[in-house]
Amino acid sequence: KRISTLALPLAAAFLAPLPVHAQQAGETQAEPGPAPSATIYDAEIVARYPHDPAAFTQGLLWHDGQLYESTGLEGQSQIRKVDLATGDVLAAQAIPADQFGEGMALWGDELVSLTWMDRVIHRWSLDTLEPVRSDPFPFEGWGLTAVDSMLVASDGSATLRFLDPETYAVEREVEVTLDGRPIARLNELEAADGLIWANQWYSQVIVGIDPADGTIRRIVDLSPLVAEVDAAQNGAVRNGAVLNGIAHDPASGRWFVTGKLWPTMFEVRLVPRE
Ligand code: DDQ
Ligand code: CA
Repeated sequence: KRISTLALPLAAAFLAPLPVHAQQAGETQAEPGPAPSATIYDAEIVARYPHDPAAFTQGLLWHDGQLYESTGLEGQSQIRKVDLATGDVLAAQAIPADQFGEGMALWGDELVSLTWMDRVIHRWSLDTLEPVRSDPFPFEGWGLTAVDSMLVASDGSATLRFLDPETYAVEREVEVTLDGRPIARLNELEAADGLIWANQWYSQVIVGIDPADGTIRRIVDLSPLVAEVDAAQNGAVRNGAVLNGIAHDPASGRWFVTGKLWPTMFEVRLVPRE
């Protein structure tokens, strides 16, 4: 069987076994298959900015010249306005201390944020970050973004749910697949260029998903960034400190990526691999 050497690191990233505590029944290391049908991209590093190494990044977005971040861990979860150049927190609101903050999206002049297993969804003023309202939410919360007139949420499975942005009613669902195979553990989300871009928990790639049918059309290899951060920390990767966080500025076309507890925010350019 002919195996593309270019596909190998990506396949390895996709199929890397989860840490034992998170391993799902029946999930085993598969043989590397043929190159995936999606287009492979490399992330060319344009700039590096400081990122709060205490921020357990769960949501990241750029709006109108400003970076916003939501963070997780119980007792440390916040909604933040962050200065890109310095990494300084310009403003912050605490998520209730018994809750685990997750992904965040912009809707109108409000930020909407998920919680992991607390079954509550919050809204915050974009301007002041003051809390606006909180509502019950029946799903596990991982990533959140806004596409057209709907919110899109991940829950750690291969399913994306399209939600009414006011009532959070589920309007439709898609299963995310690569070559027909469901791709689970979808985490932080970002809508850009007609696709939904997703981190995959504990992998070193970002995938670009067709919102119409869930097909993965693009795979961005971020393994060099992960390697750089790991090396800077002498390989002492802290618990849960994985690649997470994607922000796109539609005005400039800039992309920002980081990770949970990472000291660096990377600005990258997505370059199709030859
Ligand atoms: N989720 O964000 C992927 C949904 C859950 C992440 C849970 C990670 C727990 C790590 C705990 C580290 C404690 C130091
Ligand atoms: Ca995002």
